[in-house]
Amino acid sequence: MVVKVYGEARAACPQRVMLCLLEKGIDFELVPVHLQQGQHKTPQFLLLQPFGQVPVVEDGDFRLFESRAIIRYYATKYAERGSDLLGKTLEERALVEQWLEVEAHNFNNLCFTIMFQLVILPKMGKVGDLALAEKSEKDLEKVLDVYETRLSQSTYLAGHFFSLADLSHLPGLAHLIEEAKLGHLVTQRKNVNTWWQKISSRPAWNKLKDLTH
Ligand SMILES: N[C@@H](CCC(=O)N[C@@H](CS)C(=O)NCC(=O)O)C(=O)O
Repeated sequence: MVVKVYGEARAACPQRVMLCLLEKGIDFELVPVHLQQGQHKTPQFLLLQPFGQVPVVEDGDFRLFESRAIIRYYATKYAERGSDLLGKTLEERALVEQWLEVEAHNFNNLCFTIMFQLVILPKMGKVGDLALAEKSEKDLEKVLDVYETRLSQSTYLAGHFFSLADLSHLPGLAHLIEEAKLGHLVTQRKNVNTWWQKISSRPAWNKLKDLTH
């Protein structure tokens, strides 16, 4: 059964899901939903995702939305296949959960605000709020300082193993570096930079870039 991923190829949240499927070696088909054309707000799409957002996956007659719920689902369902993304012990798994929460609640909101103000609004022909972007960048610096300390103690966020916590950061970080041109946030921090080099050279990430660029 091929998993259907409804989403826009370049959007970070569907990318998080596709990256997990690639790490696990699960076949999927991207069903394009064009955000700028408002396809995510049609009555038909709202039946799939009542908040009108991507991604949604359809796996046989099972449907799931919320990108982090989806990656947790596939990492658990196919725990024995592809890369282990969950950790082995209860404590390792708890640390993966901790850093996944950090990604969702400390990192992602700032990353999204910066991207929205500096990249998405200008693409729509609108002017972004530069002061808000700058404030978010400053706040993100503080978050990345915490990562810098953490990554001086362990190779990856949850420990010495790549996990969902690292995976979940890849699309947003790539957007900050490539589209918002904020690569210095990473390169100025030795341990964050080493971590970024490691996670962004994984074969699954390179496959995803080939599929979505
Ligand atoms: N918490 C949701 C957020 C989904 C989300 O914000 N998706 C964006 C694309 S990355 C979207 O659909 N934006 C269009 C909109 O919100 O109208 C998830 O992780 O799946």
